[in-house]
Amino acid sequence: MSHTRTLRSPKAILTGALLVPTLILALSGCVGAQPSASVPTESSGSEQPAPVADNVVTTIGLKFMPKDLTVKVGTTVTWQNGEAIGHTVTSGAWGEVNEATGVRGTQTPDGRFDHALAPKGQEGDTFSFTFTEPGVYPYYCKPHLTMNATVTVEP
Ligand SMILES: [Cu+2]
Repeated sequence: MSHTRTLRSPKAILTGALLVPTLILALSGCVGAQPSASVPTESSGSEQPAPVADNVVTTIGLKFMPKDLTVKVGTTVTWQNGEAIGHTVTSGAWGEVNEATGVRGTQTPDGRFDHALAPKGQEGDTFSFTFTEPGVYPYYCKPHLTMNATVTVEP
């Protein structure tokens, strides 16, 4: 009977020897399922302009945005300061703008409005004006010669 024992014994060892690698494979497979190389995401990086509400002009980067705003007659336009420096919203013609630099050569205030916009977040960082007559209304920022814009009022 010892003959059969010697036959069974290696079989049992073999079964045990097969079970261990299977467990290791199962465990390593589990580890391998963990996120390894991260896939590059495109959710960040693209810089988009902040959404602009209707009839709102924002001063940002020494510019009025949008530069040319068209509204219907009777519309109240609001300017808001988008940065930490002061600006003005000054009604009047501007001209002789250098195409390369955007710097104006002339400015002629007409007295329709002339508001000092406080830096963003401070009291007075917005200004509103209601346009009651159709026309093209140029305006500018007094200290910054690149800030030249218009409001077009349609009937
Ligand atoms: Cu300015």
